Amino acid sequence: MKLMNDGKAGPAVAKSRRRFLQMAGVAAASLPLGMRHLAAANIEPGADAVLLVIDVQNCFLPGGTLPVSDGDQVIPIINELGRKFDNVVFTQDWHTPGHASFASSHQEKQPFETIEMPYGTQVLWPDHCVQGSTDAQLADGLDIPHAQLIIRKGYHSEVDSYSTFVEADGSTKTGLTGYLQERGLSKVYVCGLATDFCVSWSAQDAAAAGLSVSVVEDACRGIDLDGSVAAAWKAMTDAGVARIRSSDIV
Ligand code: VGL
Ligand code: ZN
Repeated sequence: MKLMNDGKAGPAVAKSRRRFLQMAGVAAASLPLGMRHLAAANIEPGADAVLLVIDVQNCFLPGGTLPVSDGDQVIPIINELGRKFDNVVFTQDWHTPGHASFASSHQEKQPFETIEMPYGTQVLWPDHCVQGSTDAQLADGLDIPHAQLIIRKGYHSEVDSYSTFVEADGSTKTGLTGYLQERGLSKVYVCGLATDFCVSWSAQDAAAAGLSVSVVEDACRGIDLDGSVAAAWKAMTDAGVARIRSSDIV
């Protein structure tokens, strides 16, 4: 096989290799990680599929209060993905002022330290995504006018909610499971910010709710505290979540 100078297969080569792999019945997920880009899965989102766009808000973009490195780079990829789905749901981190997940709400605590809460260990964050603020608004660059729902989370002042299904107490529901069920949306494609927190927790909860779940890795970016991105991918994969790329969706 001819390789281009950077060692990656050129588009035509990649395409024929993809066809070969399809004919050979090789699923992208069965390939070693470094080779997955060679085999696209050709997923066509149908009426039962929903693109779940997690927390693409000013606070998580460069210049925001809790910026995720390169967080803005997911926006064009997500816009492109959005055009391939009839059903799109946005989520919005939506904290009360003085929220319990903010370091500033606890004496002598700094952002990124942890604290024990009644529901378990909580990472403490800079003040972010306060209800009604510009910081909490969805990113201006998002261009998916046919999106149908914005689900807000983290609005109970004493409980955080990385997951867009169940709050961190493990029991309080946001209502999203019921919404998806009533609309017959059983295939969830997750993207957005941050891979290791809200994306990961949401994907795992969606899998626990019996939904088919894929995370679009190049449409996500992580915060990465002490290897938390790698740990999140392991937890998601162990929960049965598929790891795909935007090029897998046609
Ligand atoms: C998130 C930390 C705190 C996220 C939200 O969207 O991943 N992370 N609040
Ligand atoms: Zn938050």
